[in-house]
Amino acid sequence: QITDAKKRYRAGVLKYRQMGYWMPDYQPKDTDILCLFRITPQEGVEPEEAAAAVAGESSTATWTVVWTDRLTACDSYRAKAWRVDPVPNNPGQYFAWVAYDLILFEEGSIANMTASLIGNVFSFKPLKACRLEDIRIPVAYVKTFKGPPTGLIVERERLDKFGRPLLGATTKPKLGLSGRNYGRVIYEGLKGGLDFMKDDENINSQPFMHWRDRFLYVMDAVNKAQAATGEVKGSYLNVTAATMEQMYERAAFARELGSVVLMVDLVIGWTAIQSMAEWCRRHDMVMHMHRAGHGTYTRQKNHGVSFRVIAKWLRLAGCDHMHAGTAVGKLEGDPLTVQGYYNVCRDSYTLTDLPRGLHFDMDWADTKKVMPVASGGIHAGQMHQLLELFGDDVILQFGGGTIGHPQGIQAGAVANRVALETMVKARNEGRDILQEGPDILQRAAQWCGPLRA
Ligand code: CAP
Ligand code: MG
Repeated sequence: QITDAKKRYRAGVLKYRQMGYWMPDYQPKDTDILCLFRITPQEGVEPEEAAAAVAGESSTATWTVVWTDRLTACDSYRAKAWRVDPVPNNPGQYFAWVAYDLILFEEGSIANMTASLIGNVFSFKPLKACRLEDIRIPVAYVKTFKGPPTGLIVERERLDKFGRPLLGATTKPKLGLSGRNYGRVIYEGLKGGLDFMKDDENINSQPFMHWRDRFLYVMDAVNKAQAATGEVKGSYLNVTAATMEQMYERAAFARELGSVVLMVDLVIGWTAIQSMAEWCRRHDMVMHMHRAGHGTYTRQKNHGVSFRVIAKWLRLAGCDHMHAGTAVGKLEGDPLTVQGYYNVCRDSYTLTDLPRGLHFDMDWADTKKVMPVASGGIHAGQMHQLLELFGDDVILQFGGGTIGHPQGIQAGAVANRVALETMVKARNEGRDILQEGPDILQRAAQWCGPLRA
């Protein structure tokens, strides 16, 4: 049957355009979900037809007309591809614009929205490749999500820390430390001047350190560091586990020990993310999202889903911190594109900004703001660049850049805190930190041994 459908498709018998999914005159409604796909049609498939096929397969259609179509109000249920433009400098690729009526989606469910929008189309035969570049979620639908449990404003109030980026570090090595040694790293980092420490994405409950040990030693270290410094501190306890029951159990224990923050990995999936966000909302905890796994579908420029779309879904699903890239450091990322992700985290109204990859205006209504996290191979020597790129509302996380310090972990934390406060001061005095940054750091280093090292 499939072979038959393919033959009919190639022979031009079956056309999504004729099924009503291509509507060049369509005027999108304020309440529609709008998607921008980058499509690469197969040879011989016209771009309008490929766009119609995307609209069809991501809404109501299958490969043939079915009798039961007539039993629905199919005009409003059909998604509409209304525009196709060649992608400049990328022969064979087209931007396809598709509108979806709100009736197609369940309130407050990312799982439901994604099952339609990215459900089948990415392996669809009329296309060689397909990428969801951007999405406009209408305010009517935005309001059906609860968003971040805490939000960056309340988080700053709880921490009592304002006017500068927050500092963090991921405990390294990623795997293998015992609970007791793990706790020492946490204490040294926090005592040295970091605001947060963090579990790595792949630390759960392995034989070398079971989760309860990790939580006990980490919270002991957090409490001691708070007492020693007089500052509110935290360490993101990764509760990622095999089942929801285990995640709830770990989250409850973290709370019982007085942790202010929990962490989950993106790989747990949308439903689990929304459930954990609800848990954090109920218990006044900050939810840290590590985007582990995203590169498998966000990195290729012609196929997959852009991280800006994932970031929009994550803000609605409800996370307070979101790894959003650095543009400098060990992981791939273009500065303008990464700034676009930061806008998605922090703007009340995301404006169209093509250089930053934002193709739509989007009204976030009163959805709380997410604290973006810059992490991955960064260090104190890049402080001026990081501050210039991202401003104050960001967590700068130096894992190797703290724990790899030649004089030890605490010295690494001191170097980062001194570099940060020096650079913020210079910026507030109106100096051009991008130009003068290295010089400013050199001068501060004269008075700070750890920074000099
Ligand atoms: C950073 C990190 C994070 C990455 C993830 C790591 O360590 O813990 O997982 O930042 O990337 O294991 O690489 P370092 P992103 O600070 O030692 O590099 O934040 O882009 O999602
Ligand atoms: Mg990591």
